[in-house]
Amino acid sequence: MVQSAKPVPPIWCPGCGDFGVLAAVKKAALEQKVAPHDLVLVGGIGCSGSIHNFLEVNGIHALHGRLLAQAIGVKLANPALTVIAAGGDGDGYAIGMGHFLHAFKKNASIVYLVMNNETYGLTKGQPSPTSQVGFEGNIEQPFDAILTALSIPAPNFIARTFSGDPKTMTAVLSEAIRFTREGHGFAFIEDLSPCVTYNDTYKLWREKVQDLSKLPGYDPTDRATMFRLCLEAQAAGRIPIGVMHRPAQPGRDGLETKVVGSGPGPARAEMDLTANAAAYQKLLAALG
Ligand SMILES: Cc1ncc(C[n+]2csc(CCOP(=O)(O)OP(=O)(O)O)c2C)c(N)n1
Ligand code: SF4
Ligand SMILES: [Mg+2]
Repeated sequence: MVQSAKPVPPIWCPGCGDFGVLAAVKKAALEQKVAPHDLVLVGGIGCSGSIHNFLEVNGIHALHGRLLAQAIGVKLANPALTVIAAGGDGDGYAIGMGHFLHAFKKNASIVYLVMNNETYGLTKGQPSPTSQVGFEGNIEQPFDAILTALSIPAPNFIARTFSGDPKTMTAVLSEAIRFTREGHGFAFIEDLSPCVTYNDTYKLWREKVQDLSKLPGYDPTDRATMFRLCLEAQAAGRIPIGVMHRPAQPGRDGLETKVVGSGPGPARAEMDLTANAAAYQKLLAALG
């Protein structure tokens, strides 16, 4: 159910990277002049997924790993809304992995913000799909969401940010919100958001992040270039951040335009019986 509720103070541990994301959401929404009643935040399950409780906007606490289905549903029901799905790396890349991959090809005009702390914070620090080898006994290679996103040939906006750099985070989120409000399609941002209690990576990530936009040859309209720059940064022991894909000629490519067209969407459809009587009679006649 969608409801407008009074925000409560964040329940996160002091210093949690998710505070940076909360601040960025507020600033970016203000920058893009999104009215609070037009913004819907769909939270996943996890520490990160409680973000919608801390802002006075419409919020849904989705099922674990199913926030994208619910966020896309909101957008198709009422394309005029600005929709941000926000959750963790466990929520999005473990139980939610199937929905995550399909969201790129569906290309609904929503923002998906993953707060990646390389652990399951809420359930007290178990390894997640992005955990490094050796973290809490993890023996699996970490999953890379940006390389995966770049491999799906859809006109999406793709970026990675760092909670330790709130200015860039806000600028990128602001661009992502604008991208979706203009109906261009899916905007994915993975924010590196340290869990100071179970996996405090602030110092390490501050040393390792590398803003690809500062490199010669940086071209986020060209997937092959960005794939190569990411791999090279990783081979040099760095973590690539920045806008990774931005369509050269963004069109009105969002799923909602293909499904709903230019109309208001089912949530705001005319339900008046008189106005719909002719269509109703036609339907009855067709049923025999
Ligand atoms: C169906 C289901 N399976 C498992 C859980 C237990 N659970 C709650 S949160 C969570 C993972 C949280 O990790 P992440 O999405 O990375 O969020 P974080 O707390 O790190 O922000 C899990 C496995 C659950 N609530 N529901
Ligand atoms: S446990 Fe980790 S992810 Fe959860 S609120 Fe605390 S610092 Fe943040
Ligand atoms: Mg996590």
